Amino acid sequence: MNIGIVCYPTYGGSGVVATELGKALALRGHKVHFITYKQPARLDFFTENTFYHEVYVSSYPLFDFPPYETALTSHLVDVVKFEKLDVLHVHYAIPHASAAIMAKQILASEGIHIPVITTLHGTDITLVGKDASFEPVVRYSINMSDGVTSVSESLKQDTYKLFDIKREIKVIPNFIDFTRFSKKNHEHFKTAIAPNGEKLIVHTSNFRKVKRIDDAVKVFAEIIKKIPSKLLLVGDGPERINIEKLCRELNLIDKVTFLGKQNQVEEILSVCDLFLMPSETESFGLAALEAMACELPVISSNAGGIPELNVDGVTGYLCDVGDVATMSEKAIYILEDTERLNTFKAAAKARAMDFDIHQIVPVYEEFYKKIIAGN
Ligand code: GMT
Repeated sequence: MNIGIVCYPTYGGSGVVATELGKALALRGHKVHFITYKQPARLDFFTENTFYHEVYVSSYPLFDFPPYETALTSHLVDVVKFEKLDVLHVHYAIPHASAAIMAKQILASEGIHIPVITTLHGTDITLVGKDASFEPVVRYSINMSDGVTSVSESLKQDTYKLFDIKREIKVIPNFIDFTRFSKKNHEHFKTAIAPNGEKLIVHTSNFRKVKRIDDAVKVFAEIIKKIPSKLLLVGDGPERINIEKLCRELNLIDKVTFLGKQNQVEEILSVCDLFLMPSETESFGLAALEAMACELPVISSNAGGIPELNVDGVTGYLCDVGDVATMSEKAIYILEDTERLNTFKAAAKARAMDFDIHQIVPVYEEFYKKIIAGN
């Protein structure tokens, strides 16, 4: 198939899923065209089957707000027409789904049919999309898509709850590539960070408020009362300054390391013992899946789609959002006994294997075929 993928070119979430999906499809012999404003962070190798089309937006002085959606739409029309795409797969509703629907209508006026598949990732529905300033456009774009997928059952239900959706939504969960995400031997790194055999606790995110990183820090403050350990914070974003302040206030600065944005997050996960995801909401929790693939148990909130991934009492624990006391108690319970910790680690990896890329990508492939066939 000749597939167009529209996504954010970012490090986390939807951008990663879209790019990894495209790369996997290219390896399976499809031609994959990425259409976005910057080279996707994970598009770090090229095959004869991957193509990248950069969208430029005019900076004419009249524009206080550069019209990216219009530029993207025009680019989609061009790529569909001249690369002869069979399907457009857009990740994240805003503004990708609406741009694709507009492109579809322009192409239809020229006698060209292009099926559009929209994948919902989370904040496009639960945080941003439901806002009155976006809702009618998001609703229309979802209803006009030829196929709609969501990354968890929870997100599917949220979408039906928050929008008047007439379409069937197919759940296709996120996936993990074990050739990249698996425990690697980096003992030298571990010894450098934890010279006295401290346990390593880790959190990775885009440092937005929704991640509740302050809860992760407070949980860590409880853990170190019982278990010598260190906290690694990977990623960057608007909350970082507040989290640094909190660490200073709690006197944790020599026990917490801010590693910033990292390309090889799997190397860090490989040396850690426990992952924290106390998010307010999370449609799936890809960062937790990456950690589990590297054999880390997860202490998480029970929000959104996380319970579809993290199995309470088996791969970690699910706690109410903001319940720092229970999160701390469960984290200590896992860490205080080496045999127990190893059992949780093995279970986390086993659960991650249910989301192996080799199982999930064929599901997308079949869905493309069905939608292209008009079913
Ligand atoms: O988590 C973020 O803030 C990034 C966001 C995105 O859209 O890029 O992630 C969402 O999509 C990911 C991939 O499907 C999911 O694993 C995340 O759970 C989801 N984030 C939220 O729902 C907050």
